[in-house]
Amino acid sequence: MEPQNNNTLWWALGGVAVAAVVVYLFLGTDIFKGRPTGVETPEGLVAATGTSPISAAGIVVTTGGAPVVQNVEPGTEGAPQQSIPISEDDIPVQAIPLRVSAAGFSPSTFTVDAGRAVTLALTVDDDESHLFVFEDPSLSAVVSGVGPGMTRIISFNAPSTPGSYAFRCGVPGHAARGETGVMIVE
Ligand SMILES: [Cu+2]
Repeated sequence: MEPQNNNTLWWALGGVAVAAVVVYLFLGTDIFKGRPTGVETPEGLVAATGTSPISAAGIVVTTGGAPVVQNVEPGTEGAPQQSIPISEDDIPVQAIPLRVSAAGFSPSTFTVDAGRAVTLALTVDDDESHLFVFEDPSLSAVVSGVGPGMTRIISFNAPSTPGSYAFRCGVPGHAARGETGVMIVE
């Protein structure tokens, strides 16, 4: 190759590299992952429509801005709210994807940071309905009910006490056939 052609090649490569950096800086990484992060509201980031917001401090709050209460009846005011059914394409990047079917949860174990907001994306892989619940009474309000082929999001606050927190499917008979798992809080 002529030296002059070499120079042209390097300039072209350099141009492509600069363009890639500009796209990365101005559009962020999400464009590469092709997934949303949610919607900013005055109270914080809502991972998917209907889900409780995550404040700037990284805590899941109510639409009134108070920290969610996690040992109450699911769905009540103050409890973490689950999203409307969403497409799997709309699972936000920060969510932990969890699939459930008669075969169990996949993955059946996931790890989170103590006291920090957690966003779960629960997808049903079969033609049944499933109900994500924790065993620990301190997390009784963290419940996500998902129908056949459906995906829902729920944001909640990980316990501040590290340890293993068991979860299961709350539909009668489902835990007994293996729909169980453990959230590890570090
Ligand atoms: Cu189930």
